[in-house]
Amino acid sequence: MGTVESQVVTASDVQQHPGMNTQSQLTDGFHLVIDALKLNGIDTIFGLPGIPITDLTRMAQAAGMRVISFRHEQNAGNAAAIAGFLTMKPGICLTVSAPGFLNGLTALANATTNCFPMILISGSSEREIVDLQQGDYEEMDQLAVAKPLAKAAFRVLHAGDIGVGIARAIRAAVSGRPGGVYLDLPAKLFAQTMDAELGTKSLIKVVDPAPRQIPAQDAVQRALELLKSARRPLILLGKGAAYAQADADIRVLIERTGIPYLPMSMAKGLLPDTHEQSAAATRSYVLPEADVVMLIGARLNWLLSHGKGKTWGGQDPKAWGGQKFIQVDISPQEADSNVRIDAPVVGDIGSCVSTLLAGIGSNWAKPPAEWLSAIAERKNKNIAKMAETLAKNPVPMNFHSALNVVRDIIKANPDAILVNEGANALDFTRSIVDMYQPRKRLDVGTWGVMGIGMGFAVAAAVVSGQPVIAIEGDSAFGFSGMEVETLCRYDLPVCVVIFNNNGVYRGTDVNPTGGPDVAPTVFVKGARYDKLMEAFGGVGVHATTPAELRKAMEAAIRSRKPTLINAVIDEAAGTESGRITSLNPSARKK
Ligand code: FYN
Ligand code: ADP
Repeated sequence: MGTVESQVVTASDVQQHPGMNTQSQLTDGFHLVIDALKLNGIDTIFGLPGIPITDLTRMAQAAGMRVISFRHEQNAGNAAAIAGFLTMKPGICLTVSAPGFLNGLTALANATTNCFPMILISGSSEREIVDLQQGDYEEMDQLAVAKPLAKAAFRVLHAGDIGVGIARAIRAAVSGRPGGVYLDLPAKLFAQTMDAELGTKSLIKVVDPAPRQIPAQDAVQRALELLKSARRPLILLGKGAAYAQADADIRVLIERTGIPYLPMSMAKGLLPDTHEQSAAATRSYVLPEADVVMLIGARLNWLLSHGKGKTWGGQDPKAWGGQKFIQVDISPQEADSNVRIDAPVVGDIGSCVSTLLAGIGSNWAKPPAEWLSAIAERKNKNIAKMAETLAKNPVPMNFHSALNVVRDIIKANPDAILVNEGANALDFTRSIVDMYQPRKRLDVGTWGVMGIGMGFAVAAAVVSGQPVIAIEGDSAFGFSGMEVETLCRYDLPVCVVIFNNNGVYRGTDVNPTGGPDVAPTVFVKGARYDKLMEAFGGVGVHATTPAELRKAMEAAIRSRKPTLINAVIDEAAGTESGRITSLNPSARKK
């Protein structure tokens, strides 16, 4: 328990008395926040210091927490969110008031959308001035702003309530469907003092923050009967399945039933992508052909064409394809969000999968051989075609020849975490680079958001200690690029590879007016992103061939030094919006 002797806690107090764990009488808001987090096993804060939370960052560090400071709050927020995904504990993002809070809020909303547990803690200005709108420094009713974008939002006004506030935030973030929680801590709270013993007693160590949710037996039975009736069954694994850390049981479920499976992007590696039951290489065949589909921690949102339309064999864009769906999900409200779910199984994935396994027993009949061989035939053909493309060595380098290198590096280093964002850089990496272990692929997620790159990379390295490889489109990198300084400051084993094709999607667009401005999608040609890394003492490499790229990536993995490789790609390579071109509204033809 941190305690203070005087009512005013300053940075020098902390520097002179690290830990401040003396015979003192009083504690204050600063220490109660830190003690409450530590009591709940939270040992890392991602944030950006400033009024009114600078001392909180200093004291947290003095109290033995890891405080990772960023250059922009959005990146700190993304770091917290992905730390939550990787650890099943809420990641903490700490920001200053109004603008800092708003910068962090995008990441909080993204976390909520992706079902990642995180807590955004922001300092805020004087309540009595803010509420009368009298024009305070960084005046904003942050709680009201955060509410619609968070799973839950709380404000603490009294030091004695800090324990409850933190406990509620933790429970809200990780229980049920995980999400982003906002915790508003006004400046005055931090300096409030109270009796140290009462302070200690006011803290709550949250018991069983994410309680198991056991599925109902009849729901499991219904699901098993439907699965048994299938002629062409398919299992779809989403990032909820990756999050749940039920890896061994999920693998047994797939292998014991013999059902082909399709991993969503961040579920890749839950089973090795080279697994013989993976149908990833023949996605457009299995979706419309399957008759019963079991979704495990995946939603029928846009990434799955809402479970209907042509992707699923429907006659027109809105038509149901005729599939029956089983949906395993912790949220009771998810079923029927897009099409009818014939067998919802509501519960946590660990409990659901183990209950399903008990019902499956040891002599489950494998799916009909025609279904398996039809998939195998198409899959092998596509893999062979891909191998042919990957073997080419065009000049200049293109996405395929560069990703062939990344594919080998991940194969040789399956522990490494792959962060991936961009349009073409995202789509090609997803289908070319096989993953071998769960939760090793972190990407743009449910929103397809740009800007997660460096925040995810920092957190992945910090929480896992494993090497991180960030494959970035040159446009995507720009959203968080300044954090290369953060990579260097904390000496993190992150290798950033920028696929540089001089622009958004590609670098070949021209200004139709012939005016001096370049086209909106075009960047400075021949930019040397590697120099950015060198500016902060990291390793910068300019690579124009697969051989140079391979050498630089191998060196980065070996040395664990922060490295940025400017991988120059044919500027004509890439298509508008990658695989989701169809989402661009088409202009009326003249
Ligand atoms: C996949 N494929 C393969 C392999 N893996 N072929 C050979 N070998 C291997 N290992 C094939 C697969 O069968 C598909 O071909 C194709 O490669 C692409 O596979 P993918 O990526 O699984 O499928 P698809 O259709 O792109 O998936 C749809 C999607 C996905 C919406 C889920 O595109 C996606 O996650 N998009 C996110 C986009 C995004 O967020 N962008 C950021 C914003 S960009 P076919 O079977 O022939 O179809 C802003 O502009
Ligand atoms: P993807 O984008 O990979 O398809 P989604 O983010 O759409 O995945 O879906 C994840 C789903 O997983 C959400 O509906 C969420 O409620 C669910 N989920 C998350 N964690 C768990 C868990 N521990 N147990 C059960 N379901 C979970």
